[in-house]
Amino acid sequence: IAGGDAIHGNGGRCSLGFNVVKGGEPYFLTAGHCTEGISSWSETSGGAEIGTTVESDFPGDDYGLVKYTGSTAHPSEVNLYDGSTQAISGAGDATVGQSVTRSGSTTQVHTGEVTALDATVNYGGGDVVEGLIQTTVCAEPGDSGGSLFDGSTALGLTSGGSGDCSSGGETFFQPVPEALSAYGVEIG
Ligand code: TYR
Repeated sequence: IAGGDAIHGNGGRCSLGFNVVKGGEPYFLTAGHCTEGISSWSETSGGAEIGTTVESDFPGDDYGLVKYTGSTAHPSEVNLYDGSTQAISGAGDATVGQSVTRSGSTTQVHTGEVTALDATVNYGGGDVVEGLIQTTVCAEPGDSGGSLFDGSTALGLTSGGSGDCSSGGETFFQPVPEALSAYGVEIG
C-alpha cells in the first residue's frame, strides 16, 4: 500500500500520505482529521486491519500517525494510478511557484502550483489549521491525507479546500517535515 491509496475505517475513507519508519518499524502518515475519529484502518471497507492510529494532531495541525500491523517493510512510494509508483527519498519544504503533484483515492493524480505558504484555514466548527501549503491543485472528499510531492520529495498531506476536480479547486496541505519531526519518524 502506497501514498495516495485508499484507507478505510469506521465507515469512512481517506488516503495514505507517506510510508515512514520509526525504530525500524513501519508506519504511515495521513491527515489528522482522518485519524481523529478512526483508530483501526483497512485497505477496503470492513477488510482486515492493516494498522492502528497511534498519534493524531487536529485542529491546529492536520497530521496523524498509523502503525502498521506487523513488521513487514512498506517502501516509501506514491501510487501514480497508471500502474506505476513514484519512489519517495525524503521530505522537503514547498516554495511558492513550485509545480506539485497530488495523489489520492477519490480523484487519483492531479497537478498544480504552490500559491502561498503558512496559510491559515478555518474549516468551521472551531477547526482552524495553521501553517498550510496553499495550491491550485484540486481535491475531493476521500483524497484527504493523500500525498503532495515533487519528484521524489514528499511535501504535504491533503487537508482540505474548495472546488472539485471537474471545475477546478484550491487545496491546502499540511507540510510533511513538521509531521516527521513531531513524531520522530523518517521517510524509509
Ligand atoms: N477534506 C477532504 C477530505 O477529508 C478533502 C478535500 C480537499 C475535499 C479539498 C474538498 C477539497 O476541495 O477528504
